[in-house]
Amino acid sequence: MERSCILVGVPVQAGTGRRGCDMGPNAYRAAGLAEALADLGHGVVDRGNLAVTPSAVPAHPNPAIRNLAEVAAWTRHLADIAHAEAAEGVPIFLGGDHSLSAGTMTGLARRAREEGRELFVLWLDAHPDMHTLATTTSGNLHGVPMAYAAGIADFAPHLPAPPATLEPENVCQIGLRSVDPAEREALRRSGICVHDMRDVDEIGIAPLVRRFVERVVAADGIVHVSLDVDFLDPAIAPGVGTTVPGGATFREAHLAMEMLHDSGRVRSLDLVELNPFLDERGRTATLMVDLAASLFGRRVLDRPTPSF
Ligand code: EXY
Ligand code: MN
Ligand code: MN
Ligand code: MN
Repeated sequence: MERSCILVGVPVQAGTGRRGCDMGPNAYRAAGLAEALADLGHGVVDRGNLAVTPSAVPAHPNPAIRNLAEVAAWTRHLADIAHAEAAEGVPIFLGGDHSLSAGTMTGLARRAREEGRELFVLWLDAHPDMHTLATTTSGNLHGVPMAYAAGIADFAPHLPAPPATLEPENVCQIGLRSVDPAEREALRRSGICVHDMRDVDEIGIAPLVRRFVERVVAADGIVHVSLDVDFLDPAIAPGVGTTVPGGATFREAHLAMEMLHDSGRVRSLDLVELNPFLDERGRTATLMVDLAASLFGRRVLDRPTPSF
């Protein structure tokens, strides 16, 4: 029985310094995400939008940190939701800013551990999001989810203790072009496989994705894809608050999605950082929906056969 796609709206913007990401989940719905997946033969269940009630958490001495209690509440809740939804479905988390991935990735890691499977993460982003609460200078907690989920630092007692963490060796980041000094050092120590846009230019997206998929297959692993809008070049994806010039092209992004689909290993997806307030007539939301459709089997020449 093929797994259904489970849409989970995560209207969080507490991890960014600007408003707008909270409108992301409904923008994906307006852009036809559910219909695009159903047209490919997948079952689709929409859980609606989640909500949390922040409770007080111990303050961190870094005065820059913003909205810690709300991000802590989302992290705790999303770890439970991701763990539950991944039991029988393919959860697709509709952000909302990238801080949501602290919860989704740790909940998915717990589920994978319980099933005896190795979880791999393909992180498509201009940024590594590898800050700790001590190193962030902006205080925007969408810059920390990978450091949290990979367990490279202790975030307790300010964020909840993760139920499980990723193996850094099982994480591959592609698209980097804005890395802070503290993140560069953290990445070097972590063992995470990182590819900046120069690697994409020189080696090409296909060999990079193929190498990642080969590692997943060798370990009989499963894949979580975390797709940040700012992975894409701002010229084709303006609807995001952290644009960085020199991003992935339309075809580089689609090819990565198509190759991941063909692997048959993808079990979950984050779509993050869409800010409809900054978009242009929904074209960024539409592009992200089209990329999700490529990830779930859309082909121009042959009908996809669901492979998970
Ligand atoms: N590294 C910068 C910071 O920590 O503020 C920029 C972070 C942008 C994070 C977006 C989600 O990718
Ligand atoms: Mn990000
Ligand atoms: Mn980013
Ligand atoms: Mn398929």
